[in-house]
Amino acid sequence: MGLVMGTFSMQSKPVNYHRDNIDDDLEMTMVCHRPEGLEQLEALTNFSKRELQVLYRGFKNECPSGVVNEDTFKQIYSQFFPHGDASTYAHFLFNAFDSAHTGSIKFEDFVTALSILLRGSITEKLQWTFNLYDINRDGYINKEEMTDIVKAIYDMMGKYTYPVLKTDAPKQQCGCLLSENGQKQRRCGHS
Ligand SMILES: [Ca+2]
Repeated sequence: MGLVMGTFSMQSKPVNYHRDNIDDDLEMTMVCHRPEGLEQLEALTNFSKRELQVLYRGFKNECPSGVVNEDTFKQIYSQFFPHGDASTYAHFLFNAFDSAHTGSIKFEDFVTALSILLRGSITEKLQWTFNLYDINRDGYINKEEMTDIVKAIYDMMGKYTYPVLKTDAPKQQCGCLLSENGQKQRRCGHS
């Protein structure tokens, strides 16, 4: 979960909300995408209006246009893993955030996912994570997909892990979880 949360940290400085609303309105006239109203987002997520305002300011600081494309997402995410190559994992993560497959992440996508990962039920968290691992979105996680994700995480952590990992470690670990022919594949939510 911490790997997901590395991006877009919440700001802690005191905020003047009256002034902020004015500033936001002015700035929103220049952005490409204006998010849903706070009431709608509050209903869609487990965040309060105040939390959503703080999150939006953080999002807007990182992404002034109001949307994040994959290249920008990778650049932001890679900053948290300077010793490794986070691009592949960031690609998988981007696709999970971009649930509507639009090629960009809007503020709504961001806070909806964040709400699940931070305050969702166990089932919601598992469903979200399942979608991250189900790379081709066919409703199953096969051994190849599991291996790709685990390898991407190892690549992201870099070569300075302890103990040092062998190059075939991702394949070996996934072999313990899933059979070669995929007989143990399970559709999320079904036995
Ligand atoms: Ca799949």
